[in-house]
Amino acid sequence: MAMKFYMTPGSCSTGIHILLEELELPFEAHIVNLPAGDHLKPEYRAINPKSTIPTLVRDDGTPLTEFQAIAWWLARKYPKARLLPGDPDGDARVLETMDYAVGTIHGQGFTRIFTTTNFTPNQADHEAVQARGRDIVEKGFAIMNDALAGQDYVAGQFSIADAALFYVEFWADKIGIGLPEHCQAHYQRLRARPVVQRVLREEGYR
Ligand SMILES: N[C@@H](CCC(=O)N[C@@H](CS)C(=O)NCC(=O)O)C(=O)O
Repeated sequence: MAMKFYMTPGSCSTGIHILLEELELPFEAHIVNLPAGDHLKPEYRAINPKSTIPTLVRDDGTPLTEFQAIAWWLARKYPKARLLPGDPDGDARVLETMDYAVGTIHGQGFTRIFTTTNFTPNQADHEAVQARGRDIVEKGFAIMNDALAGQDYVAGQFSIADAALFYVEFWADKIGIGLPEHCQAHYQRLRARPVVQRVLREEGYR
């Protein structure tokens, strides 16, 4: 049975989509329409009760949720692709960056910008919540910028952390948040990868 990948074009699942295609794995893509509330429907909640995407239903039928867990599992399950450095220092650096991109830049920053009503029901507070989100995102990229100085990828060669960093860089690009020098170079380096270009095309972007 092929794996089933539950995704929404242009969302954080794009990072996992890139990893699946880098690994050249067969999978069925299932589009979850977030604006239409597909993620809240009983059919999807039966697969992922958290109602989040991405979800990867593995070939044994078991679902895996959370970006970092899915990325880690893919890298460990298919080690030949070397999506993790494989030494304690390199692997720790990958986890550190992936957690910061997903947990902080996305989870604390971009969510305040994209899903402001989850933070305050009061329309009058929206601008302040979004400004706080932008501050968190900009601080996050400043930190990533220092970490990327003098290197092409987060930890030597392309890893699961680069896919996580890529999707938040992509969001910054889409909503006009300027990326600092090394993040911009990293973003363009990822965009030049044939797999990334194919994934973006498949998700409806150029
Ligand atoms: N911690 C989760 C967060 C995933 C997440 O927030 N996904 C967003 C789309 S980028 C989502 O599913 N939003 C719908 C919701 O939370 O209701 C992960 O790492 O997978």
